[in-house]
Amino acid sequence: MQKTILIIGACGQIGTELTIELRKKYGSENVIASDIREGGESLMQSGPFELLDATDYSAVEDVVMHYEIDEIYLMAAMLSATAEKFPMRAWNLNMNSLFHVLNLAKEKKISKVFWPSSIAVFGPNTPKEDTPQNTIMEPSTVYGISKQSGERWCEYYHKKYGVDVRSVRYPGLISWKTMPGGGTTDYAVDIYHEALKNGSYECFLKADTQLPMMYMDDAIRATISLMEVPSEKVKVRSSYNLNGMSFNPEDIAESIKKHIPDFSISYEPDFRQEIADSWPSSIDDTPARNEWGWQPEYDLDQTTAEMLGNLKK
Ligand code: AKB
Repeated sequence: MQKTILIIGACGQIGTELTIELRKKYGSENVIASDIREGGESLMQSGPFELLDATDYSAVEDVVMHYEIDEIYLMAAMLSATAEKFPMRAWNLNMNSLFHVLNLAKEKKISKVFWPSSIAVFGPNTPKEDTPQNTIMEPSTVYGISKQSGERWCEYYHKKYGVDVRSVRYPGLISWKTMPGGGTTDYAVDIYHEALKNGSYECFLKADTQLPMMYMDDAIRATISLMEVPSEKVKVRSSYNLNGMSFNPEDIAESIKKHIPDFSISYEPDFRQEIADSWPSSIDDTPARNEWGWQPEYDLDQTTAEMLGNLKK
């Protein structure tokens, strides 16, 4: 069936690759990219683009009405490390943009919403290993608080107003097309760039800080699959746990050394260590696997080969 999709935050790390993939699938003219700033050439030239502030309800509504949008992927957000520096700005962006999109769906101006949550919804009192779908959630970061609140609102809008909203809790995402910005897991992208440029990396997390991570191709596949399954299969309307792999900075350095034997890593933990320490080290994603068939494909060594191979080109 023909549909029109709006991606808000299309120039970010996930938005860029999501836009490219959705344009391949649904046709460039049917996928409207939007962001508060302009993005890379491949994104700007491959289909319609709108400059759009996600916190401006009328502006979002205008774009929705103009293009007769059916589905919105709301990818605009302030991530964990930046949000600690600008708590009120983070809350404003992360929450108001979500309300705007949920309200458009409540008013039947759009029919489906994707909104990303994060492993940041978990906190220091959450079981760290194989963190289950339903468990203690006491996030200790501004970003985590906004994502947990967002999850509650998504479920509320689904139950009260029948809004078809779908979500996954992304782990740290590793990609080579667009740099991440302002996250705690960003080291796992920076390290590949620095390995190729300088042969060394100074890591802002300790050597044994194990976190859940995922290669971007898996994340995009998960996102689009969840959006495509029939509504009755989507039992979780807050957000699904999603597992890819788990590793620490020492593991990724060892994986890089298989390609660059002289590579060296040093450790200079900063304020992001406390954020990372509050998050799970691995994730149990049984409901995502059972309900809509989620299965990751990339492990750490495959990710390293993809990252170094593509960044070298
Ligand atoms: C961050 O580090 O803030 C993000 C996330 C885990 O949601 N990558």
